[in-house]
Amino acid sequence: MTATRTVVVTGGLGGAGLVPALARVVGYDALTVVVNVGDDLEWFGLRVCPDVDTVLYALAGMFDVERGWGIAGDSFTTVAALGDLGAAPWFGIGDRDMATHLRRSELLSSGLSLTEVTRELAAVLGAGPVTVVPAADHPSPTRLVLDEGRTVDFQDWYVRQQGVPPVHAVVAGGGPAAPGVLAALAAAQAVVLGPSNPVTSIGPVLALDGVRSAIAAVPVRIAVSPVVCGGDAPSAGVEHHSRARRAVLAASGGHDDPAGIAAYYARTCPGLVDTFVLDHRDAAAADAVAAVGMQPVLGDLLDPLALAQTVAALVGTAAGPAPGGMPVRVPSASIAVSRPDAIAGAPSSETRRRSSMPDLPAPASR
Ligand code: FO1
Repeated sequence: MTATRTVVVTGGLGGAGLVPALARVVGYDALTVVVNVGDDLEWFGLRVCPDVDTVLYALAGMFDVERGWGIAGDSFTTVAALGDLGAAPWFGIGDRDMATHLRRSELLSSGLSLTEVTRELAAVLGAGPVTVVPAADHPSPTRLVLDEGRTVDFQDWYVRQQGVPPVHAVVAGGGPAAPGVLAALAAAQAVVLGPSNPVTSIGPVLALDGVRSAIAAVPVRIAVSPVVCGGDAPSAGVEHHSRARRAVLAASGGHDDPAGIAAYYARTCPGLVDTFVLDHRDAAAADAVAAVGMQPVLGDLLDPLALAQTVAALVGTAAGPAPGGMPVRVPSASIAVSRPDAIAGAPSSETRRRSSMPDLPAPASR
């Protein structure tokens, strides 16, 4: 088995696009994925890990790319029945998805750690041999302080309140990182942040004890822009993500465009990122990226396989950035693709544009 050399730090949807494609390009056993747990919630007594599950389902070819979460073809009988019982659930757990949360909760109750439970779920779902590690074993919820003064959990704001109430501040949960996180980073040749929300997907991982210093010691440190400004207008589902990202970036003193996100990383974790991948449609932002001390690299962020090839080339060219701060366009055709038959379910660019909200009961007011 190849030693793990690349670590991807990610949230849900961004990871669902990049991770399966990157695994296909760099090799399934050469990749460890560290997944945000700041979005986790307790749902009718069950532990739900939306970002971890999104990555597992994407790797297993089960991910619902149309909806943007959960399992393709899932039904929502139980959640509807809960509504009939007067429970008014606002988080749309599908019936098969629910089995994952039941099994996770049972295994956690038996004394296993979230890392061990995730390994077990990855094996039975068929997500391996990519190693998927939750960022923390203990609950580390991201909390949002709203302008109105209340503090709420991430999913309460993002789903129940549709990301509408203005956000004053984002507070990451913090605490110890899962042991596998620091071990994977210590062995890594390269680490890739994103393409995910830098505040609510990457930030909560960076806030865990020891993670920043472990990343700083990795030879190649890449961040991928989660936003493409130069393309078509996004669909309603993607716009939901974008609106939320704009809100939490604004609350954190950042801007939701590639230069703004590079500047956000440069300000909040100086020197941590040495290379910033942005979409070729946003090439005009490359100078601004270079101005905050990162090597800008152009890629196609709406095509997961092309993006994976760009990232893989950077991982393979560990000698350092090109001289002169000039944007680099990596020739994707030069990258070998391994196991091209073994991947399914990675969100396509079309899907990322079209991911839509489910047909759920109306959000309940508390
Ligand atoms: N997002 C929604 O906007 N509405 C939902 O009802 C919803 C349910 C859900 C269930 C399981 C799961 O794994 C994810 C789910 N998501 C839902 C997505 C999730 O809220 C966010 O996309 C991520 O937490 C952000 O990374």
